[in-house]
Parts: sequence; structure tokens; C-alpha cells
Amino acid sequence: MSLSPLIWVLHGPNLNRLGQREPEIYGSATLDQINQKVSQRGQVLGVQTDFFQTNHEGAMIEKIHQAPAAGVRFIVINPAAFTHTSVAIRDALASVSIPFVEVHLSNVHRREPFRHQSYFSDLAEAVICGLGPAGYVSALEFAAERIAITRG
Ligand code: CA2
Repeated sequence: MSLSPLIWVLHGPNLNRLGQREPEIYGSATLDQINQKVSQRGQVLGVQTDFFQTNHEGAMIEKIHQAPAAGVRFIVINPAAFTHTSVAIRDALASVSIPFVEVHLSNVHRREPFRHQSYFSDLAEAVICGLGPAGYVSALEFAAERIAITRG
């Protein structure tokens, strides 16, 4: 009996504050509520999900470094503000060679010009922005489909 494939969902800085401020931009769901929805969808799709949020760049890098040994097949990541600043997290993702989807709750292209630049998009399998929390679920569905295809 094989274990269900593992997908990590990684959240960057300040996303632990969801549901408390700026609902007009990020919606009213809390991070726990989003994670719960993703986890439930994962159960239906037959994939295992694990969640991690950090406000620290180094902690995100170290988490990503652990992914191969943990048997992670796919990563869903909202790097939050690190999207626009972090060559180091980009390099960490490149170093583990695990496919990933970049997710943003808001449509970053409709916002300030500095949010239009991402250090991740050209490495990502896909980029989802502007769908709100549903973007994480769509990313998970895409990842599960990709894993199923590569399993044959
Ligand atoms: O739209 C997204 O998901 C972002 O990744 C969110 C980041 C932002 O820096 C990116 O440009 C786009 C910010 C997350 C901040 O989260 C908050 C949550 C509650 C209240 C205030 C901010």
C-alpha cells in the first residue's frame, strides 16, 4: 500500500494576520480557515497536505531545504512580500528541484508597481493571483493532477 503524495503549502510573512485587517484586499477568511479548506480538498483528491507559515526569510529557506527528505512531491507557496524581494528563497526552491505553484490572494498586477515583480514566477509551474483563498485550492488541484500524470 503506497502513502498518498505529500504537498506542502507554505505561507510567507504577515499571512498569519489574515481575517484581522484589510479584508477588502485579502478577504475575511483566516489562515486556519484557508488551510482547512485546502486540507479537506486534499482528502478528496487523495493527497496529503502539510502547512507552514513564517514571518522569517531564513525559516522559510530552512523549511524548503527539508522538503526532499520529507518526501514532498509538490509545493504550493504564497511567498507574500518575499515574492518581490527574496533571491534567497528563489534559490532555495531552485536547489530542491520540487515543482511549485506561486499563489497570491490578491491580483498583484492591479496593485502597486513593486508588486508586479516576482523572483518566483519564472521558476514556477504556474502562478495564480486574484482568486482569493480559492487560489490555494486551485493550486492544490493542479498539483494533484500533475502528480497523477507523472505517476502514469
Ligand atoms: O496577494 C497576496 O497573497 C500577497 O502575496 C500578499 C502579501 C503581499 O505583500 C503581496 O504583494 C501579495 C501581503 C500579505 C499580508 O497579509 C496581510 C494580512 C492581513 C492584514 C494585512 C496584511
